[in-house]
Amino acid sequence: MHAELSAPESAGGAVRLFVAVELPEDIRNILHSRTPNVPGLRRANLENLHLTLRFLGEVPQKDRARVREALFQVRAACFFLRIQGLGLFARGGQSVLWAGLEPSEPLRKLKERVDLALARGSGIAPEKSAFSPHITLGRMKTVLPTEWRGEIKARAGEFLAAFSVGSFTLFSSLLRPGGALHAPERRYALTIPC
Ligand code: 3AM
Repeated sequence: MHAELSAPESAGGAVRLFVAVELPEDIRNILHSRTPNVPGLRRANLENLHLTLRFLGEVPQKDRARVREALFQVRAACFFLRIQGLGLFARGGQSVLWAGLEPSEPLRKLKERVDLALARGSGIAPEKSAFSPHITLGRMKTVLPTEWRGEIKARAGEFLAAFSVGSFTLFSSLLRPGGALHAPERRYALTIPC
């Protein structure tokens, strides 16, 4: 499956790109419906729920095709992934609520191969920061109120689900006042059978 998909253009001769694993609709529904209604949490849109492998940022239009082509070099087997738990990143006074993933060697390898293909094919250096796989459920412009910390811990057990990963996707992303619009630009099949 190497589907050519529609891709929104962004202003300024650059496009914001990232690489992610898409989630099946039933999994997105489970995650969205179980996301706690924390006051001040801007929940991710149901259709935007994904697992980021690599954020590329603003890529000049002239390099866009090179990025697309580079990702064809990724060879990996499909695999099963388990969602496990609920947690928080707190950065600079802001918070990200996420669903976690059981440690997965195939996922780690896929991320490594995506980075390698991007480095070889488009000269984009691999990330220096460690890969912390997560599915963002929502964001807050403040730290999580203390009274919600126990609730998050207590609800973690509701975040258990498994799905098979048979492809990954290059997304373009438009930042809009109402929230980012992520559009799948190209899908890449994991061609080695599970
Ligand atoms: O939703 P998650 O966390 O999986 O956090 C952003 C999101 O990942 C991340 O890219 C994904 C698609 O928007 N992202 C956005 N800006 C970023 C930045 N400057 C970033 N990751 C690293 N650096």
